[in-house]
Amino acid sequence: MISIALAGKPNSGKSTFFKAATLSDVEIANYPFTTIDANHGIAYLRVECPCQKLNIQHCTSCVDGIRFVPVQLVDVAGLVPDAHLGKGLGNEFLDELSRVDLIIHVVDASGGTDMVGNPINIGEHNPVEDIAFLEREIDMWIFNILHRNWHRISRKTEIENLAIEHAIAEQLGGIRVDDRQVKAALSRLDIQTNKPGNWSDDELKELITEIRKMNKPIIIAANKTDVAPEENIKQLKDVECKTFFVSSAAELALRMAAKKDVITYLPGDKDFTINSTNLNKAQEKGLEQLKRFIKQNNGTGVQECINSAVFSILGQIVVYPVEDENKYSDKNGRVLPDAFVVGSNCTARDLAYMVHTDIGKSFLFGINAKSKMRISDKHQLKNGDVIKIVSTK
Ligand SMILES: Nc1nc2c(ncn2[C@@H]2O[C@H](COP(=O)(O)OP(=O)(O)OP(=O)(O)O)[C@@H](O)[C@H]2O)c(=O)[nH]1
Ligand SMILES: [Mg+2]
Repeated sequence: MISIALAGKPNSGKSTFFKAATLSDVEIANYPFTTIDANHGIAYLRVECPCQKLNIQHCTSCVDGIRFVPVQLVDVAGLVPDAHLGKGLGNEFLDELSRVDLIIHVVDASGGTDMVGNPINIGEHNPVEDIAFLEREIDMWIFNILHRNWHRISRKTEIENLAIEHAIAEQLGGIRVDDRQVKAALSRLDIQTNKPGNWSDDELKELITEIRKMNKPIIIAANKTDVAPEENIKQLKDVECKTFFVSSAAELALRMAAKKDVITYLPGDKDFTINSTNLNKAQEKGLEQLKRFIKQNNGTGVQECINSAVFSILGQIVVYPVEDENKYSDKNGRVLPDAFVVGSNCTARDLAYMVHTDIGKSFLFGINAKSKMRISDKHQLKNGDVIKIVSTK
C-alpha cells in the first residue's frame, strides 16, 4: 500500500493533519515534541467510483459515487535544524520514513512558532525559512546510512569492478532505493562512476540529494492557513516546491462534526449541510466560520494534498479487479469490491500478481470489463480500469 509520512518542525500541526485524515485518537498540543513515537494510520484518497459512468445502481463500495481508497499515513516526531547532529530529539526516528513513498512537509504558515516549534505571536516567524531545512535533514540521514560503510563499498567496487549503482542501492535497500534510481541520479551528475573511492563527501551528498528526490519526494502542506497572515501566504506561493494550502484544524473540526452527524460532509467537499437543529450559539458561529473558510479556500486542502501526492507527484492510478465482468462484481455479487492503487506502468499481469501470486503465475488473459475486450499480459492499465483476470486457477 502507498505510504506517506508527515514530517516537519515541532508544533506545525502534523498530528492535527494526521488526526483529520485518519480520525485516529492522537495527542495534539501547542508545544514542541508532543509526538515522540510515530503514529501510523489509514488515510484515504478521494476518487470517482467507476459505478457512476457504468450506470451501476446500488453500488455499496462508495458514497454517492465518491470512493475512498486507503493509503498509509505516518506522523513522525518533530525535527529541528541540525537534528542529524543530535539537536531536538535527533533524527534516529527517521527510520520511520524508510518505507514511505513520499513526505508531506507540514509547515506552520501562520508564523506562530519559532524554528524549533515554540509558540510565538502569529506572523513573527517567516515560514519560508522552514522549507529548506527538512530536505537537508533527510539528506543527511540518508548520507549517514551510506557513509557508514562507504570506504569498504567503494574499495570493493573498484577492486572487483562491480557496478557502483548496485552497491549503493544495496546499502540503501532499507529505504527502498533501487539500482535504477541510483543510475538515474548518477547520470545527472558530473561524477566519475568507475572511481567511487575518489568521490568527495560533497559529491556523495549531491548524489544523495538526487536519489532522495526520486525515492522520497517532498511536498509542502502550508498549514494553519485559517490564521496565517496574507503576507505569509503570498511568500509561500512563490517558493519552488509543490505547495498546498491547508487548514488541518478546519478539516478535523468538519470530520468530527460529520462523525457526530451534526453536518453532512465528506473529506474534500467544498461545502457542508447542517443536520442538527439544536446547536448552541457557539456551535452555530463555529460552523458559520468553517463554512466561510472552506467556501473561500475551495475546501480545507487536506484531501487535495493527499490526492495530489499520490496522483500528481507519485503518478499512481486506481484500478478495479472483478471476477464477473458483466456484473462488475466478485463471486458473492459485491459490486466493484476492490480498488488497487498502482503505478502508471502496471500491466494486467502485474495486477493479477497483486490479486494473488497463483493468479499471476497462471495468468491467461484479462478482460476490460467496460469494453469487454480481451487484453494481454503486457497491456498497460489506465486509471479507472475495471479488469477481470482469467487464469488457469
Ligand atoms: N489555527 C490552527 N491551528 C492548528 C492547525 N493545525 C494544528 N494547529 C494547532 O497547532 C498546535 C500543534 O499541533 P500538533 O498537531 O500537535 O503539532 P505537531 O506538528 O504534531 O507537533 P509535535 O508532535 O510536537 O511535533 C496545536 O495547538 C493545534 O491545535 C490549523 O490548521 N490551524
Ligand atoms: Mg505531533
